Amino acid sequence: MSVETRKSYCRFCHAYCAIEVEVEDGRVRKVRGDRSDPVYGGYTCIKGRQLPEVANHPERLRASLRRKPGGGFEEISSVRALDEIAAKLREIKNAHGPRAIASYCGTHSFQNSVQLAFARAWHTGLGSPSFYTSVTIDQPAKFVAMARHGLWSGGAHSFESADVVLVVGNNPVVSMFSPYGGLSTFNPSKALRDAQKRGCRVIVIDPRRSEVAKRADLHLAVKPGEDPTLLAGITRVILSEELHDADFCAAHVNGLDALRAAVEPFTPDYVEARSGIPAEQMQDAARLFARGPRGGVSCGTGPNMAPHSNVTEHFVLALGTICGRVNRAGEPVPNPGILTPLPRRAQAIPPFPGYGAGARSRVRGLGELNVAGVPEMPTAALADEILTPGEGQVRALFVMGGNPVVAWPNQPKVLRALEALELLVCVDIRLSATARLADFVIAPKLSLEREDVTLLTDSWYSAPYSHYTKAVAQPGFDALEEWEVYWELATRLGTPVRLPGGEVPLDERPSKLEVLKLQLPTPRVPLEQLRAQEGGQLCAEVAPRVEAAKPGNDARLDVAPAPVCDELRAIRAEAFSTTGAGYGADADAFRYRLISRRLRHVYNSSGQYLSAIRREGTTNPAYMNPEDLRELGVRDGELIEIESAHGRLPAVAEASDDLRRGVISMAHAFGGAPSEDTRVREIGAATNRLVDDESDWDPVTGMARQSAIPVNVRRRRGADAPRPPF
Ligand SMILES: Nc1nc2c(c(=O)[nH]1)N[C@H]1C(S)=C(S)[C@@H](COP(=O)(O)OP(=O)(O)OC[C@H]3O[C@@H](n4cnc5c(=O)[nH]c(N)nc54)[C@H](O)[C@@H]3O)O[C@H]1N2
Ligand SMILES: Nc1nc2c(c(=O)[nH]1)N[C@H]1C(S)=C(S)[C@@H](COP(=O)(O)OP(=O)(O)OC[C@H]3O[C@@H](n4cnc5c(=O)[nH]c(N)nc54)[C@H](O)[C@@H]3O)O[C@H]1N2
Ligand code: SF4
Ligand SMILES: [Mo]
Repeated sequence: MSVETRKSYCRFCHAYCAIEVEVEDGRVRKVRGDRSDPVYGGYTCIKGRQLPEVANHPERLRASLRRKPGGGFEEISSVRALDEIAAKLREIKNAHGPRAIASYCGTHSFQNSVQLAFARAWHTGLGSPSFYTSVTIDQPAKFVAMARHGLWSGGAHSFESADVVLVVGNNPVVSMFSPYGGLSTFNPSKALRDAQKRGCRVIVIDPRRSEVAKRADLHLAVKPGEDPTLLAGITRVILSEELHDADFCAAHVNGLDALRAAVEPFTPDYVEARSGIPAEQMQDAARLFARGPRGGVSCGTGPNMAPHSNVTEHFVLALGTICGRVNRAGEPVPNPGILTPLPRRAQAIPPFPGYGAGARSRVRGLGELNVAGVPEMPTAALADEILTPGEGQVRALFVMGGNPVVAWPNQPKVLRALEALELLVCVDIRLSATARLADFVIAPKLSLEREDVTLLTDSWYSAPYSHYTKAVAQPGFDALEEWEVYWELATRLGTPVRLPGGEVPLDERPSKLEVLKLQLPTPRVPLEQLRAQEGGQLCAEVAPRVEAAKPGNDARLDVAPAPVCDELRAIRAEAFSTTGAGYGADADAFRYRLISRRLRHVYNSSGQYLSAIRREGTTNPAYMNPEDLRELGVRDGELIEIESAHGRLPAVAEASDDLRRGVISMAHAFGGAPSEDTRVREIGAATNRLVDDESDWDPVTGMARQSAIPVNVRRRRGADAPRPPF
């Protein structure tokens, strides 16, 4: 028996905490935080600490599976599975063309540092634009907003230097996610405490008194989906009181007068009536934010899943811009990026084409979205791409570390689509709700069994930090990495895989380091050097400063793009209700709004089966204001039925003072198909059954309304809470 302690990083979620792993004969025994790490300082959460159970769980797939003709699965070697999959792909490609072959890369694809680039390159080599990821059902509006507004090459102010942050529908204390100018993604709770100690003020906009709102200086409990109105009101206060950075705007910004005109109708009275935020509180927030002098704005999933997300994300960028919250020439670059260095200059990158070019969806007039330079098709339309006959119909789908049955909008349609496929291949560690429908399930290596580098977070660190880990454990059976599945298929189909540094060799399977070097050809520090050290490291020699603008550069940011001004006019023309708990024009038909949220102990559908996590709760409760529950005659813990215009869902009610009346807060990606509804207390329920992807979607991104969903609630028959056993 040999026990050793190895350093690595956790990839249960995207926060990549540095850990020490006790390994016995190649198997993971225990995980704890690495207290010597310069960024994480030993932080871990309940999810990461379960990595040993993830690896050793009886339900973990220890072989790849093939569906048997009569139903059920049988074990199959990965070589045989890939031969059969390749044969089917060849047949589909020859009969219907390459577009019929699609991939959906879910959240776990982001945790393998080469998977996304490899999958995209495989699709390009195959000639198929049918490349989808979870980004387009997450926060695609961010990329639309950047394309319309442009970006500041020198980057936004870091959280560490901020005097104020505005946090819009984002709860980093739980989610470990706070992009561009928000809180820290790494040990955010401590980062928040440190920031507040040095005087940083925090403003939170959220219908729920979220974990971060509880610690904020100012919490604006906005009505769900009314962020565009509230942010327009805040912008109006800043501009009308001349609190903006006029010099920065004169030098670098287009559209200031047009923005003034566009927000003019969002008077404090109007904003109060519509968003539920008292005029004075809104004005306080605007003044506090504008005072700065340094600071940032972050926006999370809530407002991105609500209507008019492109407008909300535009304000997130525009508020920073009009207040001049950017790094100037000579300032240190707070997040230089070790693996993907970008030139940083004190100048604007003007608006750029981010959508509307490239492949078109066959449904709803949608098309590719440029996600950080990579074209992707909109996931919200993928079920229809499978179900709609005709040229380009998707017939084969790879689901790579994702769970469409519970994560995509319109669950009944998703189920029909997955069943209609000629070939469904899942790469998953277990038989998820989706993998159970697959023709083949490929057993992957787990994170600690893989070599990886912190690529996803490379430009999120506010220090020149990187962590390259070798594999610290072994699966001990026939398992592949996600990208290796594509590599194997490329060799069988003879299709090239080109990465930025050159073509991937197809004669012999390259090592992970070789693939990383092709993918990241110009790192600031050679990958071999990063690989040579165990644990995360600060690269002190990397200390770039923002360079002066290129002489003659006259690029400008646009704070009032025409589509945003048009959409603001349309928002201002919408009807809304000012009475009771109801919101919006349909307040009489639907009394409640169901909003999205994350739970600390799970990662979407990942982890729900683990023993320590199940002790935290097995369902995704429907959190509601106690007054609302009283009015409905529902007691804490009883079953309710939630109904939207689109579908019905059972749920377990839980009283919460953190919610304003008329709001239900519920996590997604729980439960299974409708046939499993009776197990709602044990496995939860999939909120996506309530989501309508056909009449309520964004015309640019295709995002369905996954938050601020109009619903009604009633007590479910036979709904009594289980009696305590005494
Ligand atoms: N209504 C509603 N819908 C939503 C959202 C919402 O808030 N409300 N949120 C949206 C968002 S932000 C997202 S990102 C998507 C999430 O959408 P998905 O990514 O499709 O869903 P997950 O549940 O994260 O799926 C992760 C899968 O990866 C598997 N997995 C875990 N570890 C590994 C591994 O090591 N290797 C491999 N290959 N697989 C592994 C898990 O078993 C699980 O099946 O859902 C979106 N849908
Ligand atoms: N523990 C844990 N961590 C996770 C995940 C998880 O499932 N569990 N999921 C991961 C994923 S895939 C992602 S994308 C990130 C997301 O990270 P975040 O965006 O921070 O996600 P949430 O924690 O759901 O925070 C969103 C907030 O938006 C609020 N909200 C809902 N609707 C509205 C609205 O209309 N307006 C406003 N202003 N607020 C609204 C909710 O109340 C909630 O507090 O988290 C990641 N991290
Ligand atoms: S926050 Fe938790 S799950 Fe995420 S990387 Fe850190 S320990 Fe792992
Ligand atoms: Mo996400």
